[in-house]
Amino acid sequence: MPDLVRYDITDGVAVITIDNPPVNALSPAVWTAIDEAVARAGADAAAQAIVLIGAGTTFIAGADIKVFDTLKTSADSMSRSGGTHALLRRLEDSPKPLIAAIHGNALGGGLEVAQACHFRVAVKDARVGQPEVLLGIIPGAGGTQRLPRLCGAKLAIEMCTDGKAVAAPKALEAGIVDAIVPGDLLQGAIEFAKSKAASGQIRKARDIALTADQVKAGVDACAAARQTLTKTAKGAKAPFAVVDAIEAGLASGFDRGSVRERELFADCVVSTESKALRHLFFAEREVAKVPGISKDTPTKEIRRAAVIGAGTMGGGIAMTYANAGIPVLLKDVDDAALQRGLATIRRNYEVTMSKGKMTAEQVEKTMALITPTTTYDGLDQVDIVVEAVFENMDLKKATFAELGKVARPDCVLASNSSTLDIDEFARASGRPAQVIGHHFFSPANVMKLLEIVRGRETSPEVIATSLKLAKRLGKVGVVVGNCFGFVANRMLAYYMREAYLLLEEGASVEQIDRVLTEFGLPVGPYGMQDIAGIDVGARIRMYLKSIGKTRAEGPQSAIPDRLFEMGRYGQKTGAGWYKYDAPGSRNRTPDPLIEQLADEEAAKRGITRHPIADDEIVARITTALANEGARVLEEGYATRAGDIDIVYVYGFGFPRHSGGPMFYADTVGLPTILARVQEYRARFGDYWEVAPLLERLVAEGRGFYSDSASVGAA
Ligand code: T1G
Repeated sequence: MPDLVRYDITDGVAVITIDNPPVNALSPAVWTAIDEAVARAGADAAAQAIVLIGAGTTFIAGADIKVFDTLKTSADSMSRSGGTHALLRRLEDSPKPLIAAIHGNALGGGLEVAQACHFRVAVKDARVGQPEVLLGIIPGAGGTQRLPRLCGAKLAIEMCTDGKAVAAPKALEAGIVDAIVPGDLLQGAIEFAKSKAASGQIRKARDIALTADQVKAGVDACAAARQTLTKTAKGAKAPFAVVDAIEAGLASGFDRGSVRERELFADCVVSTESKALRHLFFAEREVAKVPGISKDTPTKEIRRAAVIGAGTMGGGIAMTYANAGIPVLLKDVDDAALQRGLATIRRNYEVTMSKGKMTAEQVEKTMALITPTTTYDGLDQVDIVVEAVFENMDLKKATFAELGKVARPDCVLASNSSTLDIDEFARASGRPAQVIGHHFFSPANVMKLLEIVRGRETSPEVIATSLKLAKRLGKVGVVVGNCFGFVANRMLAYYMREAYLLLEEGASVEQIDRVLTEFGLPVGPYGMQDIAGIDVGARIRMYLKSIGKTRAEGPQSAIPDRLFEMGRYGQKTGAGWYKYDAPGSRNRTPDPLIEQLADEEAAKRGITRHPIADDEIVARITTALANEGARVLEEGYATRAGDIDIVYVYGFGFPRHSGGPMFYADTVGLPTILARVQEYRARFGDYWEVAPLLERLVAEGRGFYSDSASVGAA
């Protein structure tokens, strides 16, 4: 077992190197080893000062997140954190100058260890942060007490509530870091340490006294932060807890503030919110591990790209490539269509510029990477083509047949289809190994998810290339199987079926959207359809009808097709499920016409519309998602339940603090989910069919993730 912490004397300085790859996470053994090494240095006559440094690419990226699952109760956490706080005091009480030498990341517990050191030096591209709220917890090792004393309450609150890392130069300016080391970090840190030893300087963050004005300003900043969080926290609790901990320290001093921090941390770490966010942290890393694809699978370098179709999706995809610095050809059938597409792209960049996120020069530079064309010339020079034409099988097959002729043999041929059979495109292209689905989510230049659909003959190289490319495009790539609607839209069909039926049974469009946005979704099903376009869904339904299929078993509401026939496509036509001030406007008002349509369709199905409880809406929708998710899993179209959660969190904004539809189902408890499916089957019809996997897991007393039937269960 390699040493987790190494101890050396260099030039009269004790150098303590933390070596716990890949990110030097603070497992209990690492904590103990640091404690022992600093104590050893304190007693070592050969050491006049101490430097703490990380091996590999980074300082310490925080506590080992996996350890938190061992904390079953707040009491467990309180007893554990007492030891941690005492350990950090011992570091701070080192009789010799203790310097943290930071490269890569000093995050969470890593930055808290550094704050307990007397001084911090860093290389200029290092980053420091307290990202704990992103895991549904708060800094639990003194960060809510020491950081405000080092950089002031305002920045400390900002760092601890948004969880974003700060670059070293800004940290220097703010007083978190004491020096930027220009050359070799270790050498620079040793020199710095010796200078502190020579001057006998020791500085304990916990002893930094705050003036009455600083305390007042800090308490005011806490009040202001709470106000902001009521709008931005979207139901998350940890950001509020971190403000409480900081305020406690400001108002009652370091020691009592530390106790308050430990109490708040203890409540957070056992919360479902934190379990959900920790689950997503690891799930997001697991998605990259795809059966049959290893780190050694060769990948193709993507230097140039092409997008076929300059519509809403095609334009967004071209922007995504240009934003990543990849030159992209944008093809459409004629110049008019191209100019419309380019105008939308330019408008989008101008909005970004107006928010101060891009300069005019950057806009021009990025736009210059997008080359419009109406021919296939030049497509033999690109490494990937993304087809984003209308969601019509014949049109897509014709496009792939053409690509099979003009593109280079090693070119990746990707389709942005959101539902259609990738293997049909592959056959049409004549080179199935190169064909893959790259399903972007609208707006493609914003949404982080890339659903990567492997066809029957897609090569491992093309899949590995797609995963690597997804990261480069700033996307989270999830590899799924090629069934109708893949994972995202296949499950969405059940979500929408229930949304339509709940409307016909008596709920209103506004109620359903309100309940689901209160649940944490960014927009409800009806608002989402009005943004995406009712016509898009209608055309897919028409295609399905032509091949004798429906998207989800059970009664199909006629209302969306009636809206389509009326030309009500949503925001773009000024009316859809809601009325809008004008075509393209986002200002919506309820439209009594929808209630009238619901009354008519309900009457046709012999239903008496009645009030529907908010809970019923959440239960029906989330149960439909979980049940269909179980089917997707057992049929092998998703590798893990976690992949489904990542698809929904990044594709549809499913609330992170719920962990995604599968994790949420575990939180509710699979026995309850099963009972609901059985109840709905009895109430509504046989189209509610229990997924065999769901039945089996309940019978075995397991969840989708846990060996116990519900995440909440101890
Ligand atoms: N604990 C356990 N495993 C971790 C980890 C951690 N803190 N950080 C990373 N890993 C694993 C990760 O799962 C992956 O594993 C591998 O390391 C590489 O990570 C007391 C309570 C540092 C920016 O929130 O943000 O401290 O998949 O793929 O893209 O108050 O990792 O290879 O098996 O992400 O280069 C606070 C979490 C903890 C930072 C590097 N710290 N980490 O990104 O690599 S709570 C964090 C990151 C805490 C204290 C509190 C990123 C990174 P595998 P990776 P990367």
